[in-house]
Amino acid sequence: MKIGIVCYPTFGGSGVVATELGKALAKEGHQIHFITYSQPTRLDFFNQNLFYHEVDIKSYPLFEHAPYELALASKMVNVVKYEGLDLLHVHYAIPHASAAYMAKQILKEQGIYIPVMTTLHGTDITLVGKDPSYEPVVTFSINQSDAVTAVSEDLRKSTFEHFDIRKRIDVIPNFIDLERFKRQKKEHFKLAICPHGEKLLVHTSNFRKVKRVEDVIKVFYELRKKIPAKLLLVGDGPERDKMERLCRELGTCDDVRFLGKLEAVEEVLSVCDLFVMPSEKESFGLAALEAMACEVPVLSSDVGGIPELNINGETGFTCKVGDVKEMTKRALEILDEKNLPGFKARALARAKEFDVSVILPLYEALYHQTIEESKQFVFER
Ligand code: GMT
Repeated sequence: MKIGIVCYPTFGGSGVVATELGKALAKEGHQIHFITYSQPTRLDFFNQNLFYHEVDIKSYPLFEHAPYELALASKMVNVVKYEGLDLLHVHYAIPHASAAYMAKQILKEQGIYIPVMTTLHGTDITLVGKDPSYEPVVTFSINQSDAVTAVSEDLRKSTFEHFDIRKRIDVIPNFIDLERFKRQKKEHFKLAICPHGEKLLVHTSNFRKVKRVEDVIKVFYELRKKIPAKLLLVGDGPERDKMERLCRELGTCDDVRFLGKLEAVEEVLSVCDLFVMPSEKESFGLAALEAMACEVPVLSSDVGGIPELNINGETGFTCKVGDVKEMTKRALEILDEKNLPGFKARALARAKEFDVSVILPLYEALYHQTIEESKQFVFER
């Protein structure tokens, strides 16, 4: 199949899923065309089936904001037409689904029917999408998609709750490449950070408010009163400065390291004992899956799709949002040497259920079905 993939190319779950999906499909022999405003961060290898089309956003003094959606729709039209795509797969509804709708209408005028699949990732529904400033367009463009997927059962439910959706939504969860994400031997690194055998906690995110990084630091502060421990914070974003200030206030700076954005996050995860994800909203929790694949148990909140991944009491614990006391208690329980090996083994076993080899065929099947169904609309090409 020839598939066009539209996504946010920067660090962030939806872009990572879209890029990894494209790479995996290319390895299977499908021709994949990425359409984005810059080279996707994870599009870092060569394959003869992978193509990249940059959206050219022209500015003009009159525009306070350059009309990205129009430039994207125009690029989609050209790529579909000149590369002969079979399907457009857009990740994150805003503004990709509505840009795809526009491209589809333009192509229809030219006698080309291009089916569109929209994958909902989370904040495009639970945070930004349901805001009145976007809701009508999001509802419309989801309903106009030929196929719609959500990354968890919870996100599927929220979409029906918040929007007037008349389409079927299939759940296709996030996935992981276990060849890349696996525990590596990095003892020297562990020894450098934890020279006295301290337990090592880790959090990775884009440091947005919704991630509640302050709870990670507070849990760590409480936990450190009971056991020797260190904390690694991976990623960067709007909350970073505030979090550094919080560490200074709590006097934890010596035991907390801010590592910034890292490419090889699996190397860091390989030496960690506990992953902390106290998010206020989280449609799936790809970062937690990455940790589990590296045999790291997860202490998380119980919101959104997280409980579909992190099984309470087995692969870690799920606690109420903001309940630092309970989280600290559960962290101590996981880190207890009697319990830790079991949690690690079960985290890995659970991650294996989301291996790319398990999830990729679900996307392929839905592509086939959507392309087949759209043939009734085909005029001439
Ligand atoms: O986590 C983020 O804020 C980034 C966001 C994105 O769209 O880039 O991630 C969302 O999509 C990921 C991939 O499907 C999910 O694993 C994350 O749970 C989801 N984030 C939220 O719902 C907050």
